[in-house]
Amino acid sequence: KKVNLAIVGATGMVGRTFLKVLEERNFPIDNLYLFSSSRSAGSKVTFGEKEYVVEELTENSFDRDIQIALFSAGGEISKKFAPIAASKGVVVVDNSSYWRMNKEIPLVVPEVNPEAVKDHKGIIANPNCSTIQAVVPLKTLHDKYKIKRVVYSTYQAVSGSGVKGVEDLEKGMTGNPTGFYPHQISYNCLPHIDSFTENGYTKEEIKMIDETMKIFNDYNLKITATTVRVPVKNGHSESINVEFEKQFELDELVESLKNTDGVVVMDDPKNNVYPTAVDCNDRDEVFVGRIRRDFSLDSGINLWVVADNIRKGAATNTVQIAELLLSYDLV
Ligand code: 2RA
Repeated sequence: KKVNLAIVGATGMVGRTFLKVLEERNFPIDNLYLFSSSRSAGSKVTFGEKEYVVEELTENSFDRDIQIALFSAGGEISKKFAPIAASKGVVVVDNSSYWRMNKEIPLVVPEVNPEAVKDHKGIIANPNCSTIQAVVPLKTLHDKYKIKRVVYSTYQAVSGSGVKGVEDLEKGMTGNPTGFYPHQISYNCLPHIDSFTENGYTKEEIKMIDETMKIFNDYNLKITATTVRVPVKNGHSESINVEFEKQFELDELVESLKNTDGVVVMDDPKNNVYPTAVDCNDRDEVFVGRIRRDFSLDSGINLWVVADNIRKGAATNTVQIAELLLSYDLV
């Protein structure tokens, strides 16, 4: 069954990766419609053997036969246009943060809570990249050992900020920072992603905490987070400390991660084997290493988790949600 699919934000970093992933996965598209801001409207994009002209997004853009729309154009565009698309019968998969914590809106990672898509009312939210790569391995451990507490420490690539973040790092490396980040990002680490809130946490830290609870549908989880921007071009790395209710055997825990859909275990420290952002670039899996017991806890583990934040963290997860819509016959 082929569908008519729209992409909103088609010329951005994630938008362009949507196209790459859709093509790689042979997503069954009949007609494709590409939308952007007026700034990029008119540009040409090749998909498959055809060339497409990007149209300016307007309130009438969805007055045509479209079944699915993938959005990655910022919260304000999603706030205004996702409901318009949904009102025309389009199922929207939104990569922005705007709708994620809305009770009516499913927040989905296909390897973790695929069934949640069945509750959609027209809009489905794609979680934050740093949340997605964490919950894929944690789901297996939560099911087996019941998570009590999680401590997230992230080391996030500048591609998470889009082209402006990459530019500030690359130009900063040659002594010409653009001033996009509040401090020099080259040769530096900034404990500041998104904006600070009243309680001293950044919105990025609050996203990881709130989104993890929603995805697991478990609001008893104790979670804290520190999210840091690092001078890495692409790929987020995370140190995750987990405390369990139940005891575990380390070998069995590692085996359960190896058997988890979407997870690749890279863990042989004696031979310097552990995941790094460079190794995981352009991949869709979540890579886990440095798996070791936290001896300061009755039952705890430390993990090092790495994934491509533009692919599994955004574009691929969104396309996988669209695939779920097809497999569940929801479009
Ligand atoms: C970042 N997770 O890394 C945020 C949004 N992509 O900047």
